[in-house]
Amino acid sequence: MENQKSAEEIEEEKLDRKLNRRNFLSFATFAAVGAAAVGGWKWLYHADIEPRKITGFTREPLRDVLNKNETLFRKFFSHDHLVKTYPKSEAVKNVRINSLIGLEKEGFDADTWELNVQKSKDQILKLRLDDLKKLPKTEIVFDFKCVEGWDQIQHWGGVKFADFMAHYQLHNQAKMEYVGMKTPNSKYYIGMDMESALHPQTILAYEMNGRPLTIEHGAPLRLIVPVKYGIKNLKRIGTISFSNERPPDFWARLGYDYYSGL
Ligand SMILES: Nc1nc2c(c(=O)[nH]1)N[C@H]1C(S)=C(S)[C@@H](COP(=O)(O)O)O[C@H]1N2
Ligand SMILES: [Mo]
Repeated sequence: MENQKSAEEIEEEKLDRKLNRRNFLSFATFAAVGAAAVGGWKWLYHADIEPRKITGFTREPLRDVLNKNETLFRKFFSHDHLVKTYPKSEAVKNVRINSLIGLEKEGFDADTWELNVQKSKDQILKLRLDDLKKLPKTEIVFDFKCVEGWDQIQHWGGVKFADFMAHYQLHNQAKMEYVGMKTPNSKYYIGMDMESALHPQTILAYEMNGRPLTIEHGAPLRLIVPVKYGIKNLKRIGTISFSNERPPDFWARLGYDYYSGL
């Protein structure tokens, strides 16, 4: 009678076995998923690095995903979808200075600066800041985001890129796929899709907090494109060009996402 298990004990043992089996299965699944993840990681880690061309320097499978994401995001991009804006009182007074590539002092004179608009291979429109100031001024207060992980509510003023294109009758240029911009010394440069350039919140900015831009923030003229990360917001624009191919882009060449949309 002593060694006889009670019905209750038998039930308990059954349950124990069931639980052990379940634990084993979930452990096995966990291990398999883990192995797959490690395998996937190793595969990615050993995948070829793309050559440094327009984009560069990242694992090719990763770049494929970034490029496919771009195609998808561009399909759903809408000029009716606006970035959130804030009252001016919420804008920071001390605007962060992040990086200064292409803003070297040598060879740059703000007084003789001109904006070069490359209309075609052999047609350049040259503009002064006063020309742009004659166009309607647009101001925006929004949350500026840098890929390095910081953001700030900032207040910028200037001319809408779309207004600038319309005023100078750059209709054919606006039909092209991409806009390229670079600093006068060509050391920093960006490319972006035309939809983002023509977005109603994209501006060629000449003011910050209601005052002319400082040198560090891109005087005399910089790009403010709220639908993109900070990297695309080129400071000190020297040249604007148009193309159906992706223009060179400083950070895309070094491994970053070409699209860099938000
Ligand atoms: N010419 C130029 N423009 C530039 C950069 C740069 O190094 N050189 N850095 C970009 C990056 S990464 C960011 S986050 C913003 C920062 O702008 P800010 O210095 O005015 O904050 O400018 C962008 N535009
Ligand atoms: Mo940035």
